[in-house]
Amino acid sequence: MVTKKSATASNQDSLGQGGELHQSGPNSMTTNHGVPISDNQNSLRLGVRGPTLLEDFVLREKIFHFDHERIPERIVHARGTGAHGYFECTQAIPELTQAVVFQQAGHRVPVFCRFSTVAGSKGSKDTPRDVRGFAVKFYTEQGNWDLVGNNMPVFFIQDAIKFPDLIHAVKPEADRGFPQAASAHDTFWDFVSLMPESLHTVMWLMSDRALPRSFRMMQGFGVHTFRFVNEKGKSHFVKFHWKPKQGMQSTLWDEAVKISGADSDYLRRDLYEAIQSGSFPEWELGVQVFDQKWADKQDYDVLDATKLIPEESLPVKIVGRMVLDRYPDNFFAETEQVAFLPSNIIPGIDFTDDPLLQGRLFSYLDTQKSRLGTVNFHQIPINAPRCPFSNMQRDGMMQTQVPKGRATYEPNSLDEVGESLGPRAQPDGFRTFPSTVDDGAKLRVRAESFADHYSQARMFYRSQSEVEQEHVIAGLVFELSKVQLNHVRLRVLSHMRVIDEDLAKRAAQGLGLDLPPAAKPASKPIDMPLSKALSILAQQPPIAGRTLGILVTDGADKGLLELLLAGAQEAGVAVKLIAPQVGGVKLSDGSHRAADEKIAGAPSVLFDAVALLLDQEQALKLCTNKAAVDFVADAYGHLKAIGHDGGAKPLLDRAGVSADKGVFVIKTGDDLLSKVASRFWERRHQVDGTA
Ligand code: HDE
Repeated sequence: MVTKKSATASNQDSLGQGGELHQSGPNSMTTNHGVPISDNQNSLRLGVRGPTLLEDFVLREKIFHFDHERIPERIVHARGTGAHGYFECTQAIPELTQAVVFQQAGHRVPVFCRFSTVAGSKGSKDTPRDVRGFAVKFYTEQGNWDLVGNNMPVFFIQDAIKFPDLIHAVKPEADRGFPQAASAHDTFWDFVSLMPESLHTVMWLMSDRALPRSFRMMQGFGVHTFRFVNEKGKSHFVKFHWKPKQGMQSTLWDEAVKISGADSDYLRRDLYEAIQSGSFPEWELGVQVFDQKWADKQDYDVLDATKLIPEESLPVKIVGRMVLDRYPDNFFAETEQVAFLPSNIIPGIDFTDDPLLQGRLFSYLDTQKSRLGTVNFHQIPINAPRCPFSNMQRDGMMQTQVPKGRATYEPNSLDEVGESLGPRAQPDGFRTFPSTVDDGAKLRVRAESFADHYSQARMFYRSQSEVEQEHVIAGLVFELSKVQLNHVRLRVLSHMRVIDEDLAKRAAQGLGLDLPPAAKPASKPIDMPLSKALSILAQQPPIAGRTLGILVTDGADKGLLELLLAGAQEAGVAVKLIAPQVGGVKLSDGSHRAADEKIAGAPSVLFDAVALLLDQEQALKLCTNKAAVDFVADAYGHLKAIGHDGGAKPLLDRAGVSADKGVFVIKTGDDLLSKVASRFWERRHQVDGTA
């Protein structure tokens, strides 16, 4: 039988010290209207076991607020993470731009940066094959400048009017509601194969660029051509580039798939842990600057967002650096509510007539109204300028400012009698660059200079190393194997034939299909010079910022462990200790060491390299532990460095590991740490069925 207890007694039981409820002062709990709350455990009811009363304003307010906690997620780029930091000018360029951020070397402004995937919902995984958003808000003395870019320098479409179609095609299919966060399905490939302008970005999407190992290890691009305008009103075109100090690195596809199971928050956790540990990610900001005369000499139109400017033809000049050194205090208030607007520019920076950029200038402002619910979204602290701002705009939902004075119009003469102090336009405020257009007619057309859709796709593919080309082909084969409509697969292959015959042949082989006739391009592609800068593997990645997973058992060699830990700290490598049980192990000298993770919770896909410090008897035991065997087999299969001691042999054998340059007995610690960022590509034929 249920016994009737007094409410007060049960409260005190569960809280231990009921007296804390009645504190007053900064820690005292109140309603949203400031009324002190006496009991946060029980709703108001009639009698001890009777019905809850409608009168309970404390309960109603709490549930009411909870019911409305969610806001609409972003239409695209819904899943993301961000961080605070600063931008510092390292090379002043007043001759090119009057933008306040580029006037003096050493000058710093605060920034907020948000990284994202494009296609998936807010709750999707971090590691799908996808483009990544790379958006930076600079809080400058002359207002907010938002550089809302991606980790790829080109985009799928040339005109904003196609954006809803592109996104509808990649998002879950309309009738079934899946697949989530994946381009490997009919509607995406149907659309892109009907829109050859997308092919260059499709090549990037099939490449390692779409599988970043970390947000810290990817480049960022402003994509569009923008304008710099100097104090004299002279203008240059400019493309923006972010270059990671951590180097670039990508995951293998099989690794990305397994990471999403092991830790669907992999990339956001990576950013969080790096910042919390003081290993602040850093990027250089570079610019490619050119004028109309230079633009006219290129084989492509610089206003076409499906084209990039190869660094070899126009070097990137480094003008600043960005350091992310503070993770947000509150994810919702900051990362979720941040509103980036490509239309946020400051004096010295201006738009061009890129038709994709022009469409974006409308979209981002518009979408914030439905996402954040009010035209006053600029007053939310993460969005508000850090410089003073005022105008005659008034009221609206969630207005938090309390402007003074009678006059809310301009001009007004009330100021003259001291009635009101109203803001006025400044002659030296933002002025649009007075660019001219060739033809004044209103037309719905696509410029002839936008017609070549294959030359840069070919340049990108051919600029990849042999291994990277294999990845592009494997990506295509995987995605087209998920496509169910054969005519779509064939149409994609027909485009691949125009990009590169060998690429098409190998993709068709992988699919087990005969090659269809080649597509007929509107404009005959040309062979552009290849660009080494487009290959990730052509650049040597630094070691700092990488992670090492050390698998230990009871009896593990303490000296070797200490050697690795000291070396890792010096090299800036983050370490996690993994043991059969999280409680830890007894090392060779009898001392106890706690672990960070249990084997089954920390598969080797989460680390750049692994060490196996095992007592031989314990290693034998691990041979029947699937998670331990997979730990080693996956590190080997993903071509990572595996440093081990003598005791690890049984487990290495059980996991099918053969000795090679990347599998070795640790002697100095450095022998492993120096290889933390390496993959042993020659091993791939042992594990991918092509040996
Ligand atoms: Fe976006 N995009 N986009 N986009 N985009 C949005 O704005 C849009 C494009 C990019 O971390 C939305 O605030 C149109 C190119 C990033 O909050 C939306 C077109 C590039 C982010 C929108 C493009 C981007 C967005 C959704 C074609 C790279 C996330 C929520 C004309 C240069 C920013 C929002 C963040 C977000 C529209 C094309 C990058 C719907 C119409 C090209 C990084 O307004």
